[in-house]
Amino acid sequence: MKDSVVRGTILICSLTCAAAAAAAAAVEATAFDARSTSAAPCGRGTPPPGHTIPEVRPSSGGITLTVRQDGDRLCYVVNGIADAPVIRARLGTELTVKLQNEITDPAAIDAVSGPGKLASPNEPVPNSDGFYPVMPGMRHPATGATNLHVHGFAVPPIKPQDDVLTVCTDPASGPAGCGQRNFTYHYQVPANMPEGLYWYHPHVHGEVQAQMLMGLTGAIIVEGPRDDARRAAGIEERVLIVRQTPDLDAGKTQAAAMTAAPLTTADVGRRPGPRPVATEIDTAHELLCNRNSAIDAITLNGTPVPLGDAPDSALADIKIAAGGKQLWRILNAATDAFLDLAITDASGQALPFEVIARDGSPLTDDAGAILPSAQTPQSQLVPPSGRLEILVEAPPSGTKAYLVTHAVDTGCAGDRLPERRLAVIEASPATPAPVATLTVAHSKRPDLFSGLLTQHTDRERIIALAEYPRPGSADQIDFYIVERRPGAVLKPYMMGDRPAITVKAGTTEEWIVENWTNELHAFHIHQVHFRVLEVDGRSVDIPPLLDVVNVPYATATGYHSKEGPVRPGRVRIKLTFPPALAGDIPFHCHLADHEDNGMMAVLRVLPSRHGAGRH
Ligand SMILES: [Cu+2]
Repeated sequence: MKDSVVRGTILICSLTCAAAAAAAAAVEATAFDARSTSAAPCGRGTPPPGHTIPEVRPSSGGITLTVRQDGDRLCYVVNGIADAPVIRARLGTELTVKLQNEITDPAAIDAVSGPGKLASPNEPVPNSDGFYPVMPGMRHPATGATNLHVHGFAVPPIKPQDDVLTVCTDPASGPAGCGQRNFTYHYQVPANMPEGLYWYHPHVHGEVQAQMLMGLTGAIIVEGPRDDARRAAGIEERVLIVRQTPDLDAGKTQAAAMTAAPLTTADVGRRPGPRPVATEIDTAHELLCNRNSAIDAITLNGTPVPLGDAPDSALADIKIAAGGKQLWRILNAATDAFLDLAITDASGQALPFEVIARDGSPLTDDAGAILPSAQTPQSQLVPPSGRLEILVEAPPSGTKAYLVTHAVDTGCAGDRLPERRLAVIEASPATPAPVATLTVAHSKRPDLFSGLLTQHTDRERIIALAEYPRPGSADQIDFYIVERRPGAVLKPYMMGDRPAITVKAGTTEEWIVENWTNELHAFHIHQVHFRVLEVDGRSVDIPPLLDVVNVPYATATGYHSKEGPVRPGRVRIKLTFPPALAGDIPFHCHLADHEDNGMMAVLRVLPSRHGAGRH
């Protein structure tokens, strides 16, 4: 619905942008009011461009996040305001959040959930000798249960901390098997967790995408000494949250998009006698090019982002004191939209900015020393759930600059992501505060993941991503993440499934994540950050410390290629599992639809028996 409003704007704008501005003004006429009332549980209207999200700094008593519903909207309400606040927490302290579920209509969540209304399992993918068997999946009906994941937090996956596998809360409409209407999380934020931008969202498997699209996402800033130093130096900051709203993808049938081989239920390729052990991924039945994929509808701090050459009046107008700079903390809370962020001048020329952190982790070397400041005009790819923290300078007085997201090639089966302007930037005449030297901000400060690159690698694994469409009356795509080992089986994740991988606490591993599909995926693992060593076989000069990484799509190489007909996209990551984070750790694609429909698994980290890991 919102998508068609945006499309209308492009058409008008191609005739005259003045008309679009008038349309934008008309939209603003529904005054924005974030107060949650019984008549308007999630407030009224959409915020005007340039909206600043409220912030809370919970005291030791914590805060209550109440999940409320108004038709096809869900919202986090804090202190009567339905505008998911930026939560500020401090390294080395406890963050207490009581989650209260007041969802009234799970059917509305179901309507926003992915395509298909399966009453019986999907047709099987034909199994051939040598290929891992593929188990069909079932769609999970939405229940209205919700819970809270603190994305990126290096806290244990055990209640009352970041346990998304056993903790949930029942909706007001009736029990959903959680046994409670609220739950109080007590997160012990480690003193040596990387400081920066994190975020919160629900993680009830099967309805993550719908609940996020309907409004359940928010930012968390974990502050430490480097923030103190920046604040002392007079650097102002802004939090910019990109969210995704339901568009033509939601609830649509995939029939037109699917071009898989015709199904036979016969066991294609089976010959008499013992079958060879499966060692290969079936690429013949992967989802092919998707002619129908919609353009993802996104918002910035709650305001819809127009397509095309939107007038400046439709954009957030960000002022930076002339000669000064600001810290921008940018969260990609979209369910599947990738961003490719850059600053440009009015003619589209790239302007330099300084990247200081990614995924809540300041750009440091393996010893914890801040990397030399890198002014770059290069655009920065931010996958769904990724964060980018940048220092932006004021443009010269009298000129305008823009925050843009460039078009992203998500592969021929991915959603279309055209270039869009997100905000206009101007210098304000105010005199900036004198900028002190950022000595603390630049000092060496090892964190929980420092020294990772020098640790011995105990084991290497290959983790494969695959997706198969299932033609039929209730079309559906099943998504898979599987460790490749002889005899492996591809099975969509279902709640309660056994851990796919078990390791001892204190071990260090390298994982090659392979993408066998025709679209980008975003690999994420809870609890730990990892360093990215290689992308498509090329080593990365300075391996970044991330909690989500883009995995390039597969490329066709031809049947006579020595690599086989398809070359998967690949990233190699190095990760370690500290004893303090032992427990059942989910890993999954952060395109929420993919996660909901099976591209998720669990890693069990066994506590070290003698309390002696390598950490
Ligand atoms: Cu994915």
